[in-house]
Amino acid sequence: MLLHEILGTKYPLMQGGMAQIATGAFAAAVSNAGALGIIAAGGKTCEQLQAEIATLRSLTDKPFGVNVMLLAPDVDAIAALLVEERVPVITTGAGSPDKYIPAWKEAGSKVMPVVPSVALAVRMERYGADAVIAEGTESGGHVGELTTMTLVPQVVDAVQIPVIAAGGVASGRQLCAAFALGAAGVQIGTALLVSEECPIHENYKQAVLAARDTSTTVTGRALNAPVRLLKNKMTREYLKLEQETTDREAFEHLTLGSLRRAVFDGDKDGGSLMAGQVAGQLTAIEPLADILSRLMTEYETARRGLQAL
Ligand code: TUI
Repeated sequence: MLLHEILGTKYPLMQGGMAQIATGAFAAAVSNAGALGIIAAGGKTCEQLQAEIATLRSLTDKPFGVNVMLLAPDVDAIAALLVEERVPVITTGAGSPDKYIPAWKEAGSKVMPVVPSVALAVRMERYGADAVIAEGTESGGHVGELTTMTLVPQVVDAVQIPVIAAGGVASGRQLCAAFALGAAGVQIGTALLVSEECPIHENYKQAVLAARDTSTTVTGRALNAPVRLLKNKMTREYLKLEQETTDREAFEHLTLGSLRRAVFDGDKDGGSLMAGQVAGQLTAIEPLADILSRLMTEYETARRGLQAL
């Protein structure tokens, strides 16, 4: 079963979580453009998240989701709020949502955890997940070790539930490749950063457009908190510090609020400009509807090209 049949969306595409970026208004715009829009709970209080869900519901009657960042300090309260709100889809990131799954399922939500490994995918299936999102290290933000090319087929072979591919997809050729690997659909993040509707600072969008294939790096490996983002002054200092110390406080001093500085202040030097390796492919700021429909037409072209082989 393909993702649009599971979700009731126009396209077999869903939006990535994107903490501090994916507001109710943005997620509603994604849902209205034909993919599954997702509100990022990461960095929000329960009250703020509830307000974002209300905003989304006022802007669309299409299905949507909420992404739960499992490292957040108030994750128990966020998880409980989602039971109350009865959101159609819940995705999770940066951890294992085992203990929340029964209550979410009971509330009628479809639960789709992001997994970086076969082991976690198998565990999520056992706990009752409706699908898993197999996210390769090409992605922006918090990342695992395996690539999309190696992770997706291994997860597909290990579970019966649908597998959504994430990481490294920003064109129809890559979408076609994800289907070839056995995915039921694809999660898109970085390609949506350069949409007209994306509420990040203009400097952040321009930095993504200026990126080349080698413009991202991964910080935080030493702390077991790897994050992919665009190289800048902050990442250079961070990686230098990683050679010298594993003192958590030194890093926290450097990264504290740095995602907010990128998203809201457009701080190109000191901000965390989270982005995936596809950043080098992106060349223009466009409406969401155009980005998504082009992906699908490119996909059809790629598929027909393969049939001619
Ligand atoms: O969650 C993400 N990407 C994110 S979260 C985020 S917010 C943030 N802000 C500041 C610093 C750090 C993060 C930005 N980007 N992607 C989903 C994802 N989850 N990728 C990898 C994983 C993952 C890793 C380990 C999921 C589960 C996991 O399990 C370990 C375990 O408990 O077995």
